[in-house]
Amino acid sequence: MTNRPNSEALYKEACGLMPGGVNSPVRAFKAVGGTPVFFKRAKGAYLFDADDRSYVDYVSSWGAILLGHADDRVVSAISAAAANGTSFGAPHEGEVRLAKEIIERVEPLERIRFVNSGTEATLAAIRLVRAATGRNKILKFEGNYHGAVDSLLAKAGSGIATFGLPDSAGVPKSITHDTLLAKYNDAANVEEILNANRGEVAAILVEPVSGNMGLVPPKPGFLQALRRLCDEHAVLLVFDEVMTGFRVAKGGAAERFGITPDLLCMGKVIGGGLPVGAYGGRKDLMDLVAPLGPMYQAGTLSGNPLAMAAGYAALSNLDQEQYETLETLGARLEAGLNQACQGESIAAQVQRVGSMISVFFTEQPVNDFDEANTTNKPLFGSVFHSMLDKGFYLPPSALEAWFMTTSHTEADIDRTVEAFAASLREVVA
Ligand code: KE4
Repeated sequence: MTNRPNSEALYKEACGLMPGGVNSPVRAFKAVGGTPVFFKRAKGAYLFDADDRSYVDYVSSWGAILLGHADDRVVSAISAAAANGTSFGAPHEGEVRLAKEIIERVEPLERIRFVNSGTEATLAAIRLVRAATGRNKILKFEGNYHGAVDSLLAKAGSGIATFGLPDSAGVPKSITHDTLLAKYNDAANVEEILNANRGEVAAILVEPVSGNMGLVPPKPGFLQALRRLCDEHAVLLVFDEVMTGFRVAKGGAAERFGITPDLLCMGKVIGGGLPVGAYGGRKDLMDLVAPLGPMYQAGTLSGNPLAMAAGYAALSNLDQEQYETLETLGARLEAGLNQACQGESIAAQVQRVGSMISVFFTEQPVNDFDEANTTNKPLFGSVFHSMLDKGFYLPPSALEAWFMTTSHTEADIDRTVEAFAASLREVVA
């Protein structure tokens, strides 16, 4: 492993100041080992670390960066907004402009509320579905992550009738009691759980494309089955598009798969790299949100002028041509990674939707969390570090999605594939 003295020193100092030296656990490299790299600059598809090494970036701030880092249009929009004040705590035109841009893109959206993170968006969405239905239970999927929300930090108990168990210290059983866990891509299991909890489920919350157990696409018909089951059981359907929104299509997964959810949770891309989340959907549901209705949700920095300006600068520069570019780059990387694994006779599943991709070192396609966990995590860790030393920054976990931006080039993709093949040769030698 290449040493990075400045990252090492910064990490040592950070560990004396912040838990694990990081402000979000996945950044700490626990899943791959070694010392996290500290970055100081990014531009386009590239990151530059504290030791002045450069990397082709496949984390892209976990999907928040879509146009490429430090896009001139986004940076100037932020600078202009900052010159007029960083926060008013009052309504301003930037909120109207971004809300309009988003609602025009996403057909199921009639109303939207901005918050400051994906976690806040899903937290508000589950409060809203409970307010709307008078029911308490939420059905989610094993392997789906919806932010650090107490009731959603739940793991499956045994059997279909039992309820979620806390998946984090500090979360009381009473809080996850109303969280039901189903198997992703298994509509029969969902139906079974709905029947076992008839009349008690407020909503199904789903990542329409799973990015938090590695990239697991919905099987053909799965999302359609969720829509049908929700209609049959008078249950609301909530798409968590914090990752997929505005990335897998101009109108997100709802557009790509032709499904109309009742509510959507958004984040990442809509902030252009600044802290923004949002939830929205049917007007009759959103009219329940204060100050219009009885469901309370608030935030000092919600609709922040800089974040609104950054989000608008990002989204308004993402047209159909850009989405075609993302599709072409994704397909090129998928083909190259497959070729590299086959060339080195390594059993692997390369799974992709648009510009989100994962490599699972396992024999069979991965359709759910149990299957995702059959991937050879130690092998991924070795490949991760070999790629890092070659100047390619993959997500530091086998169970995360890789993200491309419109700034990635075919040459970047080809170099990545070449390095990946070399890394496979090295680590299996
Ligand atoms: P944030 O609160 O981190 O903005 O969003 C939470 C969230 C909600 N829903 C989905 C589908 C998400 O993917 C996320 C956050 N994604 C992770 C990546 N696995 C963020 C990385 C991190 O936790 O540092």
